[in-house]
Amino acid sequence: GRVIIVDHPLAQDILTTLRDKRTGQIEFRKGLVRLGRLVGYEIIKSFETYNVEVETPLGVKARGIRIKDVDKVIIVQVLRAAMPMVEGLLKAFPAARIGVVSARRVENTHVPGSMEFQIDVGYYRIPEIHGDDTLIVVDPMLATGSTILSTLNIVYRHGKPKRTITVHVIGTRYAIDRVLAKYPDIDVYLVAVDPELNERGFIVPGLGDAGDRAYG
Ligand code: HSX
Repeated sequence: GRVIIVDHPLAQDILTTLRDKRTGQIEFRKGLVRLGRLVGYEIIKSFETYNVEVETPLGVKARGIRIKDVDKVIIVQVLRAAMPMVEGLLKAFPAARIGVVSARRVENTHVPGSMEFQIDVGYYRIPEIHGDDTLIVVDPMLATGSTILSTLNIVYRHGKPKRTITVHVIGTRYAIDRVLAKYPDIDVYLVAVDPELNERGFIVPGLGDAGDRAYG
């Protein structure tokens, strides 16, 4: 797998707005949507293309390209923080089938300083995954990696895709290594990798709790 940092200046500008504690709910949510769109366009760069020819209204042939398997995409969102990002990703993958997983970190069993959380998965609904599908799993924060690993464990019961991509706004090196140790072929897309996890498992400097900031 590869680790791709989306370093487009516009993505980094939006990230700065998301980090800023003065950014309110509406702007925060909008920022996540816009980042989802940018990351989606970045992901498409990694899709194969093939050559085609079309005829223009001038009756002349023009060479062009098509993106292979762009309609064979499943997007799984971890509720609830991933919802705005997925709205943005759908601009790049309008034909995607959508799955949801409701997962939360069980804070009260967490030993301060521990790099693992127990994950409580409630409702989930995942479309059937086929061998030629690209699976994109979205969770804005990748802190210890516990949530994404539990999510992938459930998602893979619905079939094995051709390729798996995870999408995050901010991750930690620790979690990226943990995910890749378990699933070496996954491609991880992030807008930033932050240096620290605090005692409570929050990314530092981070942006706070993405779900709370987007939805109150
Ligand atoms: C936060 O913790 C985020 O929204 C994620 O769902 C989760 C990530 O933390 P971790 O499981 O990677 O530590 O609630």
